[in-house]
Amino acid sequence: MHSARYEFDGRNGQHERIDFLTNKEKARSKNKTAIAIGVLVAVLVVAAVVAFLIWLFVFKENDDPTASSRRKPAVQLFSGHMKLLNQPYNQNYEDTSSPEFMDLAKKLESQLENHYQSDELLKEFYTKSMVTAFSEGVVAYYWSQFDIPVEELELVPEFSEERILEALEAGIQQSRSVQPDHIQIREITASMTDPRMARTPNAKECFFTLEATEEDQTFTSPGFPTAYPSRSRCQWQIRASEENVITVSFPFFHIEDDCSDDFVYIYDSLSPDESQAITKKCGQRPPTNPLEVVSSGNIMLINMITDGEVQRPGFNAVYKALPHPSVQKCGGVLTNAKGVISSPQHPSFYPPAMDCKWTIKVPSGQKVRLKFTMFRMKEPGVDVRVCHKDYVEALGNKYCGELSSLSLTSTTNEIIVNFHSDESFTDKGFMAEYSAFDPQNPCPNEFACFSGMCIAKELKCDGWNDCGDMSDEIKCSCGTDQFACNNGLCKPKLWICDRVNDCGDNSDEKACSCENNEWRCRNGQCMSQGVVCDGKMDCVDGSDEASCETSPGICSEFSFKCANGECVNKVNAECDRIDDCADKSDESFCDCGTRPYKLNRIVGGQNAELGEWPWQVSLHFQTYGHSCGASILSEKWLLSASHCFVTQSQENILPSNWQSYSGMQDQYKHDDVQRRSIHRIVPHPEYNMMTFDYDVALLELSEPLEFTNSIRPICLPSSSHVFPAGMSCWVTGWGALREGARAAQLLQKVSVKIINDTVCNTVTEGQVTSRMMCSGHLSGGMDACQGDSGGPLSCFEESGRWFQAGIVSWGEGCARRMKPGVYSRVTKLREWIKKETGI
Ligand code: 4AZ
Repeated sequence: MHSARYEFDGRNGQHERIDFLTNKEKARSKNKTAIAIGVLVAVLVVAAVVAFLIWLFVFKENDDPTASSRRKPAVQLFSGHMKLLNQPYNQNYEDTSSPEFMDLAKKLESQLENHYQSDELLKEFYTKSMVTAFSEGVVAYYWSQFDIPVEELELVPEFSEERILEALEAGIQQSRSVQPDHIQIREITASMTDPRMARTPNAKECFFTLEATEEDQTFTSPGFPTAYPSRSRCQWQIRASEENVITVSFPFFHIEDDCSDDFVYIYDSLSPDESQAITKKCGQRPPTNPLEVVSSGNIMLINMITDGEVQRPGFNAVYKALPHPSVQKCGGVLTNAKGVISSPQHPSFYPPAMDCKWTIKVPSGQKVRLKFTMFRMKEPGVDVRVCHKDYVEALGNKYCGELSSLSLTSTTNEIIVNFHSDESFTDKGFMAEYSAFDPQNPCPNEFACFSGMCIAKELKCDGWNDCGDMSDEIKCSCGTDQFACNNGLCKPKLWICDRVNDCGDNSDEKACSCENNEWRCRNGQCMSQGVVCDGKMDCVDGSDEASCETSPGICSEFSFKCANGECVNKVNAECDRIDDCADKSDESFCDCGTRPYKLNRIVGGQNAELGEWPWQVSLHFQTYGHSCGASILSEKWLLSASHCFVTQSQENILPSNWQSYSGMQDQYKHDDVQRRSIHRIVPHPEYNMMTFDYDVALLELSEPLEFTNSIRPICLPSSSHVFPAGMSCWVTGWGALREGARAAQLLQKVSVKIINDTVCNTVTEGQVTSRMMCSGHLSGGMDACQGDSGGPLSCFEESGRWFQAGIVSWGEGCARRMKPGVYSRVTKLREWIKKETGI
């Protein structure tokens, strides 16, 4: 408003001047020309001034987000604790409404105010201090608030923790000498705190003081289990008697996914002091991976902040006191030939401020192997190369962060493992198995990797990096069926010229049918390099334009077709969270392929966790129990394999003989599992019982599924989607654990690699059609098996979604060397699925 009025004033001024000059003109007609020039110059000058003012007050203001009209005053909040010296502890201090609490709190608050007087800046912007709790010791917890008005915002960076502490310490020193009747303060801390965390004790709303005992007690977030309100500021102060620590577990935890909106912050203190934070959490956790934290002493603070638009159910929590020594005891001397060590309280979060030392000693002449089966010690702002906060130390190295594999081998018959956690931020910690071994024969009947790991002998020199450190792939004398890469590695000859750089130095792809400077189309045609992404379709199959940023107007079998007929020549454009089609059809129907639960990433182990593969379905036939797998495409449709239904027996094609179970992990546990009968079985009309070609079937459910955290659909790839050879995907199911064995009780997962079509065709002796693809390991060992049929081959795309690349179909035996699993190729069956289901 203000700037618009200024604009008018300027124009008025302009008119006044012109009138004024016109009067002059009448009086001095001789100087007409000079006056005319003068007028022109004046008009130009005034116009320039007006334009500048308009720019300054209208446009510049809008450009600048820090323009004063848009800025808000800043609140700087610091919280911490202090020790009170000449103050005996009184139990009534724990009751924030007691006269004792209020009296002491008031005294301290006024002392804090005085201390800030020594600093001109702090003094000017100081608003208030609040003592929020006391604990034995005597320790007082407080926060101090400074409000900085908009005009002084540039001063905000001067409000640092150091400045606050300096002022407080100077004030404390001074008052010690001048006012000896003051409460004597020692060891004061101050850390910058989110102002939303500040609570006034005795606030009526959402402020709780809890007493932990040996018995389990519970509390919940407000509105649980329906939904927590937006803009909640909740605080739970928990205490236990001396010599105890507090554990809190959250059997149910579902807060919004974005931690910047809604979160739960847990402290090893009674003030929201970041330097004593145990953890900050949001999102949703499955019952198999609950959040469980432990304090280092007899106090804990839990804060919940909700500011997001979306409201979730919240949490329920169980808390209790544990005797101090039971937690603090960790480490020791271990002399067994094998055993397990873990961080304190594992799988709960380990407590802050702890040190443990394990000495693992085996008979002389032997050595120790230590294999971590789980390792998670993540902290914000920690450089994992230095691990300056929490760590595990062994053999002179420190480890922290999240590790997917870690194996250590001692140099003598003894290994020392140190665990350290500092005052802030804890995590799930680690678990490790140790075993003694004979250095002369470290891996009986197996191959010993440099890392100390043992792997099956057959995996040595098979072209795959099984050890993880390549030690199984060096010093190989290549067999007759192997190709010697220039860098000394051996790879199966089948991999030569398969368009995958298997050697790592590309030597397996060099001497192929095209010249060095030529481009090989996917159909094998050779073209000059210039044809790639030149906007023209040069290869007959269009593959030269298939992976370009833009190739407008080109439509090939590799293009993604938008609903409006437009073609997008970008690899895997669908559901990648980027609008590629003008009609956005590439991003519609994309509520798929995500798993809501925050999962534990446990190293090794093939048992799937609940909610890890929420699209996996178990199909039970008559009274035989689990017989085939399937995947969820929508509330009403499942995808499976035709060969489960189209057999010699007419029984299999009858929908009433089948039941589907979604949300299942354990075949014997049916909590939260949704059972649905099958309304209709739609096998592919071209399914061939002899060749297994078109091995796909759709199942329409009698009743729709209700999507939950453990029941959700997988994304279907478009027919142009590329799953490149070498990509690691997962096959899941309750199939046999070995050839000829019984079905598994717990859902299993196996990581398999997409195998190049030429190789696939060779190893299956030409039995694969274009509706099939191979995936597995040519070295054997990991594969789908009987009972996995119909289940999904799930591949994770960079866009953050899981896509179904294949349907478990057939294979020669299970996990045999050079006999990978064969899957129905979903991209080739995509149009038929769309036609039958509309999905
Ligand atoms: C089966 O019989 C079966 N190794 C499924 C997959 C494989 C083999 C057999 C792949 O259902």
